[in-house]
Amino acid sequence: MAEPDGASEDVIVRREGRAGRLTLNRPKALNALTFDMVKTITAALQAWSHDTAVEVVILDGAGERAMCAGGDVRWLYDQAASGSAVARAFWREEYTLNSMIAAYPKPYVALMDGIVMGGGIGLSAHGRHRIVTERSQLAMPETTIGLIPDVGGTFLLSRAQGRLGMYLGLTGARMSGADAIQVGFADHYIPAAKLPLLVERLSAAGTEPVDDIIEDVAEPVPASLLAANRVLIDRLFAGDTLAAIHANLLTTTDPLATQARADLATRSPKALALTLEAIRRAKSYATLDDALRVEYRLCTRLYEDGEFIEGVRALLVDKDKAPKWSPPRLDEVTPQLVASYFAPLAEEWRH
Ligand code: QUE
Repeated sequence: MAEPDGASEDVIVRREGRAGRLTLNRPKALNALTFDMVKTITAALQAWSHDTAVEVVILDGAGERAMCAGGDVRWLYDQAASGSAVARAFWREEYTLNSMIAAYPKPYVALMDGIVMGGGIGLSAHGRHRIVTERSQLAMPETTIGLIPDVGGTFLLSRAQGRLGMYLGLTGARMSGADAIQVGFADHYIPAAKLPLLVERLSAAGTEPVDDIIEDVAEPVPASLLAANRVLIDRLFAGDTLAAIHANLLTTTDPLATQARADLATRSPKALALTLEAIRRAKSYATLDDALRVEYRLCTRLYEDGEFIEGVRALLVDKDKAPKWSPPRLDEVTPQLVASYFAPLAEEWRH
């Protein structure tokens, strides 16, 4: 359907020189990813993959606050009354896009400026070239809303050094750009003021390799707070159970431990137990798709059992910040319950 003149598009898709450019364009909603945006990006990437005029793809977001705050979870909440088929279709197509980005045959450059969380990580961190700035704030905060770190998050977190991925996935803690490079979610640090120069050089006609351009514009990575806390986090988040991690967190008055305890106390106990197990299992997966398949099982079940709906209600709809999790306590999340969420679905992702 043609848009009337001046109508805003949720993703601006255009070619500039040798670049295919994708700009997420819902700045008032922090560029949160809708089903339509997933479809638009997928179609553009498919077309550009065999368009010889496009030699590099550049993803960014409109506005200065966020590249992408996540999936459009408020919309997923609104769909719950009509069953889970729509939510499952959204996740299926979003994960298929994440997988396509990981295997994309041309240089794919994600400008992770401002807030990049959840679904925004999925559009960026699987790409070949991942740029952060002094404004970058990355996180996988899904346990806050009764979900697990999806869009390949369990795969990425399982490959972070030591126990950093477990810490980030369970608490949803925010990373700076430097932290994101430290844990393998990003590659290069470029001050936001230099991004227009980067885009201009990537788009310009010529044969200069994308790698060389990025390295030329990039600046030294600032110090990472996460790296400085690595030994502490490794000790605190060691342990195969949340009970063990909780016991570790009680052994110190370090502010990071105090904050982590406060964060974990508000998270869905069921989502925490599933996240711990999903990151543990993902370490042995050979491919991103293995993780996406399991994440799809967990998200589908957390949608159908009401946990995610309750989380979105409490955090983003009613904003009472008092979710009634089920079960309410960690010691009520049994190993049998956890195992049942990992079992294959009748309709698996990509089957
Ligand atoms: C945890 C999350 C999300 C979140 C808050 C959480 C998330 C997400 C949003 C969000 C933000 C702004 C919007 C919007 C959604 O918030 O994934 O529609 O305008 O997308 O605590 O995982």
